[in-house]
Amino acid sequence: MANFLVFGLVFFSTLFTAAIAGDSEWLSPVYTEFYQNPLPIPQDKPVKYQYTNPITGKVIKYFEIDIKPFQAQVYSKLGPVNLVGYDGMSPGPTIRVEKGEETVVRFVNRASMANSVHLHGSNSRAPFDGWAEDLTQPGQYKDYYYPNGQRGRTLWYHDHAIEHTAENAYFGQAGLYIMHDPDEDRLGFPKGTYDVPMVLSSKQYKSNGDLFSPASETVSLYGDVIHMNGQPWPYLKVEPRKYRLRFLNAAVSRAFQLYFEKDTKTGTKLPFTVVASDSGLLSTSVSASTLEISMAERYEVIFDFAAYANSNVTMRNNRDVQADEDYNSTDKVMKFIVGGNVTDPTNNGAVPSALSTLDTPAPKSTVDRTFKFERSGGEWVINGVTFADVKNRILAKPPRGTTEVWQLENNSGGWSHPVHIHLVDFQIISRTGGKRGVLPYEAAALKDVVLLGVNEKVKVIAKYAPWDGVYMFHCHNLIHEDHDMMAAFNVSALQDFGYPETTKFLDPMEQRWRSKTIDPAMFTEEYITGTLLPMFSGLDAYGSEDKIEKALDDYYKTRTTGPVAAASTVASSTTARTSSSTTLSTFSTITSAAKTSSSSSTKTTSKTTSTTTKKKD
Ligand SMILES: *[C@@H]1O[C@H](CO)[C@@H](O)[C@H](O)[C@H]1NC(C)=O
Ligand SMILES: *[C@@H]1O[C@H](CO)[C@@H](O)[C@H](O)[C@H]1NC(C)=O
Ligand SMILES: *[C@@H]1O[C@H](CO)[C@@H](O)[C@H](O)[C@H]1NC(C)=O
Ligand SMILES: *[C@@H]1O[C@H](CO)[C@@H](O)[C@H](O)[C@H]1NC(C)=O
Ligand SMILES: CC(=O)N[C@H]1CO[C@H](CO)[C@@H](O)[C@@H]1O
Ligand SMILES: [Cu+2]
Repeated sequence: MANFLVFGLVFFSTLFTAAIAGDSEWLSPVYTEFYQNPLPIPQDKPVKYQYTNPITGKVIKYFEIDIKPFQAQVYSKLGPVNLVGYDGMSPGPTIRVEKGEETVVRFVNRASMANSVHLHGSNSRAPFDGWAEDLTQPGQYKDYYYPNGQRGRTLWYHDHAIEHTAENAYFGQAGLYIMHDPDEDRLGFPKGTYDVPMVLSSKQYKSNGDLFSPASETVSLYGDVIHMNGQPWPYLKVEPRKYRLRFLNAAVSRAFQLYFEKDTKTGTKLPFTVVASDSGLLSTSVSASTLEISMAERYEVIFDFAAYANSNVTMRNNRDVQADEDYNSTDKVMKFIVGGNVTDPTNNGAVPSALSTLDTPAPKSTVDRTFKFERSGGEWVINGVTFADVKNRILAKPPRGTTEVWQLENNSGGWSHPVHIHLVDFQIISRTGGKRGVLPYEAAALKDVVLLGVNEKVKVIAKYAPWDGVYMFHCHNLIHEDHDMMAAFNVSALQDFGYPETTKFLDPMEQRWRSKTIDPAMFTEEYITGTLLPMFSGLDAYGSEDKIEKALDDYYKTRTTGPVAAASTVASSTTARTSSSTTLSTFSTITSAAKTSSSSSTKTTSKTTSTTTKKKD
């Protein structure tokens, strides 16, 4: 009888993918090597070439990354895992840059599926932002030009290719990009080996030890094997002192609620201090004992192991996080083996409570736009629109430099959606309807992803600046994103706001910046430092972010009301859709370019066509 019940439950949970707390099952082969493998630290990517603009003195660093297949061993007694990663590793190599130094990163596709690369956390110009249809086919490369002009922060580069972002990211295309800001040095945070990248993911394996693919998933891929930096359940030897732990949740569908406990005193959650998030330093440090981190979010924590010398600390994950599925060991993450000696006692001081001044937008009480994230007709949609719905997918047109409040709403108790808005850093104003409000470390941060939990409504405020152009916003559950919970906004250009720009970057599909066929002549030092980098340097693409911001502020100071396009402050989904149809003609340029470029992909083409018939109203 008892057995029958257990069987029934398991059967039920498999069939209906209901989240059952404490689920004992494995989807993957049973993993037995807990805490037996060291935490891998992704190696730093060396700069290949560098160029200094002779007039402005501005530096551009050039990196080159190959996207290529590789193998790894996850289950020591089963076959290898076939992966595809940046430079053949996962996470990819860590790119380290100084604030104020621009970069060009050339991504070369030596794999078998098309890619697009998004540098998450960067306000890149639209053609370099990883627009989903801006594909690089196998045998092609694309040069991504990045500003690095924002505050220091932990960014990450990852795939964003239309309809198969989940596959590409899951099979390995994700890496860290750490921008150092000299302003942070005054805080004396742990450095070097005491500053540890922590890239979370959750995957599922087949009986032969290879990865189970998310390709045919349409709901979620929660995964039952928890990885840190690509290694399931690793250990890290630490010294009894402070560490800076830089968390990124790179999982496809799993949100985490992390906590730490001493192996000899389970049940007691150890304290730590949250100091940074998506846009870098928090305003004030926040003490916590649980860290909620959803997909694509970054949080940096100062963890002091001093009190745990010669003992072990395990990082755990709560069960019942949002509506995510639990499996046998999804409540475990990794182990810290704390030694008895400190080799370097520097940068181990108290964490100040005041950390930084956030560039928070001026408060506003109105809601400018409302977006409903829901499931409809077997697809994931935003205000009824999918990304494939090309005619309607521009859901907002904030005039450049305006501040808007967006209200994000769920439509179900069954799913959560981490919502990522490209280009901007936003402030979370409120969260209502669910179990929690704005978390203390969210309240002290500017973010680019916010978890819209089950039953929640979240309001975010951002200034749509400094650039104009077309950018995406979407759910960062990559299965939802691919199917097809993604839309766009067009930060509209101002005719003249007092800052002359020599080049326009409005269209993410502009032919000039598209991928090119690999040609050895374009890979020589002479070409790159003599032609390519001087060309980028001469664009003034990221010339004077501060001056642009100031010119935009001054522009609006001299106007009592906003420009015409901003006149209606409340745009319901209908208004947004109606207004977007007025830009139809300009739009078709992007559409046709997208279609041409993806003509080799029947999947994309058929989907684009099918949505025209599916279009509502
Ligand atoms: C997890 O799986 C192992 C191996 O099958 C089993 O012994 C253990 O009881 C399971 N743990 C939980 C929490 O169900
Ligand atoms: C800590 O964990 C390691 C590896 O699992 C083990 O060898 C060691 O005995 C543990 N130390 C303590 C103090 O429990
Ligand atoms: C720690 O330091 C003590 C005293 O200097 C030394 O005897 C011991 O070997 C060190 N232990 C380790 C693990 O380095
Ligand atoms: C975006 O807005 C600009 C004006 O700022 C316009 O020229 C362009 O065509 C728009 N793009 C799309 C795709 O609507
Ligand atoms: C704004 C919104 O759509 N809220 C919904 C969130 O989910 C709950 C439970 O399904 C609904 O009742 C709300 O209407
Ligand atoms: Cu979602």
